[in-house]
Amino acid sequence: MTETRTTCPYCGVGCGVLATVIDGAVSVRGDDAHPANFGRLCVKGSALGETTGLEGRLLQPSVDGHDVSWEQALDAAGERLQAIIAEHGPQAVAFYASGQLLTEDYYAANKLMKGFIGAANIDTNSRLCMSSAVTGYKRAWGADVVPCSYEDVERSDLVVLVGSNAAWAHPVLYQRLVQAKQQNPQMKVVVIDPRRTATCDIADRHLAIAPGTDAGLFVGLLNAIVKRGGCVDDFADAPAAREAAQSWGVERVAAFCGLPPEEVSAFYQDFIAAPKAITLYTMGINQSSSGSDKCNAIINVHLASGKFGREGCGPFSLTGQPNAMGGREVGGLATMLAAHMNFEPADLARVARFWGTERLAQTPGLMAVDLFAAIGRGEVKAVWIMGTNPAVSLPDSHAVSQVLKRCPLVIVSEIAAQTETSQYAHIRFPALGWGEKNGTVTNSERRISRQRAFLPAPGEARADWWIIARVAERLGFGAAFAWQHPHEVFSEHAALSGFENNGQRAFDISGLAELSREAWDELAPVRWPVSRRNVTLDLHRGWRSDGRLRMVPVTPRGMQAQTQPLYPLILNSGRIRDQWHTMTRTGSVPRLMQHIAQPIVEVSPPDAAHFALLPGGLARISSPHGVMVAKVVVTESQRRGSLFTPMHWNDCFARQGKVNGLVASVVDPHSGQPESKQTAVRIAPWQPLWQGELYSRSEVPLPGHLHWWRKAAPGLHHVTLCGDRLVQHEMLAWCQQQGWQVQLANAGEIWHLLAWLDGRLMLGFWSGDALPEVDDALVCRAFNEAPQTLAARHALLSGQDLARPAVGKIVCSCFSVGEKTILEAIEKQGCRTSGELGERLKCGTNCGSCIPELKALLASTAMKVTIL
Ligand SMILES: Nc1nc2c(c(=O)[nH]1)N[C@H]1C(S)=C(S)[C@@H](COP(=O)(O)OP(=O)(O)OC[C@H]3O[C@@H](n4cnc5c(=O)[nH]c(N)nc54)[C@H](O)[C@@H]3O)O[C@H]1N2
Ligand SMILES: Nc1nc2c(c(=O)[nH]1)N[C@H]1C(S)=C(S)[C@@H](COP(=O)(O)OP(=O)(O)OC[C@H]3O[C@@H](n4cnc5c(=O)[nH]c(N)nc54)[C@H](O)[C@@H]3O)O[C@H]1N2
Ligand code: SF4
Ligand SMILES: [Mo]
Repeated sequence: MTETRTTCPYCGVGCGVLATVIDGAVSVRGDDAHPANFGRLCVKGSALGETTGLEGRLLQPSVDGHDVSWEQALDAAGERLQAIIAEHGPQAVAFYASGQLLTEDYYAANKLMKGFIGAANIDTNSRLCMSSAVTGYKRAWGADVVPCSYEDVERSDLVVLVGSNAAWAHPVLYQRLVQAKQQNPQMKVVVIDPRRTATCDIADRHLAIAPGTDAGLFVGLLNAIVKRGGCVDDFADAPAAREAAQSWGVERVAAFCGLPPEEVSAFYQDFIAAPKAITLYTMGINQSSSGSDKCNAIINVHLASGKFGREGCGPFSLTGQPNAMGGREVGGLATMLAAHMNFEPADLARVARFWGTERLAQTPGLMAVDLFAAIGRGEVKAVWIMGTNPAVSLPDSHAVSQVLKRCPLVIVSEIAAQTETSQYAHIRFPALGWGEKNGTVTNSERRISRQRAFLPAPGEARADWWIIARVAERLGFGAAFAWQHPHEVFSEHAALSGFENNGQRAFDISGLAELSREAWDELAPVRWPVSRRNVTLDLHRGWRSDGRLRMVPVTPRGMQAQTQPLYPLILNSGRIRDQWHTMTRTGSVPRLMQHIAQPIVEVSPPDAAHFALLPGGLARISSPHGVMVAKVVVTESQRRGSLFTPMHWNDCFARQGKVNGLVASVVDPHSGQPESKQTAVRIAPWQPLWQGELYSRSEVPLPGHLHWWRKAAPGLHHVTLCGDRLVQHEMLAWCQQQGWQVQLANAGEIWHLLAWLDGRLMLGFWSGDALPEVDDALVCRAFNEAPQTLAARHALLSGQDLARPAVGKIVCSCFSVGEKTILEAIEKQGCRTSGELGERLKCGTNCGSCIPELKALLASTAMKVTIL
């Protein structure tokens, strides 16, 4: 049995994973030796083995909808790109890449686009994610340097999480923080988020800030620091930054941020008093029309208070994707050149020399939102999308789909056969996925780790860098893309980072440029810089020509989304614990669908009452751009006036479940990052005539007016349905047409229907005026092994396993422990803590990410007892 050391392909924590293949089945465990996780994995990481199957994979290249050979697909791409460049010039071509590509893939894409096609129109989904953070760092340090490490988080006195739900989005780092706090009871944790999230579980203070107002809070903090005599004038622009903050006293901040003044002062007090403080920030900060300024407002308070450049301190932007950082390092954004170089004369000349090209793009290219707008205007005529799903993840996604439909040439490199974006592709390239591809990624703390292959390449799938290099060849640039192995790509990238770099560029991994292939294969996780010249990163030194760190003056601005009588609420969007982005990798894993199985919308109790929304009922949410349907969750954790919905669902998994259909494409003027977290909407209850659960062996044709949500079931199709018109008679007729034997119980909207063929269950359908409770495990079992007795078949028709009590909504996905079981253990077996629940039921004992929910259940029962 060989274990392969590799890295998790989900979040930017970048955990080390040990993968084993036995009889084709992949099992994984955390790598004890990896400094990001020391053996831990979260639920998504633990379920990696369940995502490596080939069902739903894209395995063959295709052109205009027909499967073709690689030669044909590459020739078609080369010829069509060539024709567009010849007629309209290089600016008519664009690449849209992803923080989920490996560094080698990313380097190849950037080199081809900027260096040889000769336009800088290569942007990435990191524009929707990290670009405000990049702008913030570059403005402050002069370089895109994330100054902190995970150890700094553990060794701080005050950990501020702002716009970050790390408990769900960076679970292993969060668990490290939980443990550090247990070991150091002096440590304080502050969470700043309009919602009370699972991350607040360990918070000493939660500031439920009004959406989009964080700059006010941090500018006010700068003012408070200055008043106490902090703030060294050594920083460039410090006087202007101080002046901009001057009028932001506590009262003004409190009014601007919708917070009680006492809470604001108490937070300021905590920050100023703490010997060491670290601020972790993510999408609640970056995804804003003034996200860059918010990042600088955060950096400013660390500079002014001296809480930077030393252990346990600093402004720490957590990266989202596994290789968002690698993308920044190679220059994968349209606004950067390569290896931390910019569109400046000396850098342009240097990169052109290194690549040996005369075609290097001389000016920055189009940023994501602009790029798709330019396709819409017909200026960009060819787009190559790799490793991202923009028809789902870009704002105003219905417009993005229209644009893709009209674009003369869409090329998509994908691992999934069906995505919302790839339906518009003229040419599809099948890429290698996790476990098959081989290269490097960089995590949030600048640590480069290896992703290694432990599975054979399936079908015709090829590595992304290989596909790019072969297209480069077709375009006549073969000599510059003649690599035979990803190791050669990495070496070139590492060499460029050190090329004519005498310490002017922080990103320097020249020390890795000469690694042999064996040494690269064995490369242990390492934080950059790894310079040939033996330099270390001195965070007190800026990388701009004057060598000074800068405090950017910030004038707080609110969000651009404006509520109005027709759209009185602000819709926030983000992650849920067990899904990854557009669900192409997690949406078909039953274990990961147990926690939250359909789009939900979280509403505060007063808003629920005002808009007549019932818990568990459905609601329609709409903006001027689109509409979505979600299940209502009424919760005290939501701020009045705000709603929250997951970003994950899309047309492949639901009808009208896609939040970006509603979001306007408003962006930050400096970073180009969209304001994805704030959209003015309205909400109204929707009570369909009937709702039902449908399970079948193969897809059942459904009329277009039905609402549906696809669920994950092993080897089966499972959809939840609802509608205002009955379709049950049509479904019955359809089953009979198939020659199936039908077993039926019905009255009004209540239909329970089983269809059999030669003793095998073919289809099961349970509907009612509300969603009937159907025992998922019972039904899945019946498809595998048909119940033998008539009595058992009748029991199945009821949809409930009478012999086994229902477990309720799954809370712990690792061990499939349900809410009802947990409540029983609390109420009947006297469990009083999450630890006791873990001992009895195992829940919360693996990845720990359900512990906040266990505690909430404990608290809810405690409340019942006091009321009694
Ligand atoms: N389970 C899971 N984990 C993931 C991912 C995933 O898809 N699934 N994706 C990864 C990626 S790419 C990323 S970028 C990260 C994102 O990680 P996070 O940024 O932590 O996740 P989000 O849920 O997008 O948003 C974080 C929080 O910002 C809050 N917020 C919204 N508006 C505001 C505001 O105005 N101010 C403040 N202070 N907070 C606000 C939201 O309520 C939300 O709780 O997660 C990574 N990890
Ligand atoms: N409203 C709203 N919108 C958001 C956000 C939000 O919080 N709210 N968050 C934003 C953020 S932070 C992010 S990062 C984006 C994420 O949005 P996307 O990048 O669009 O989401 P993914 O589902 O990760 O898309 C990755 C695609 O690449 C494919 N893929 C996986 N591995 C490989 C590979 O090795 N090679 C190739 N070629 N393809 C591969 C997957 O099947 C999938 O289709 O969404 C952004 N959009
Ligand atoms: S915390 Fe992130 S990197 Fe670690 S196992 Fe979970 S998803 Fe993977
Ligand atoms: Mo992201």
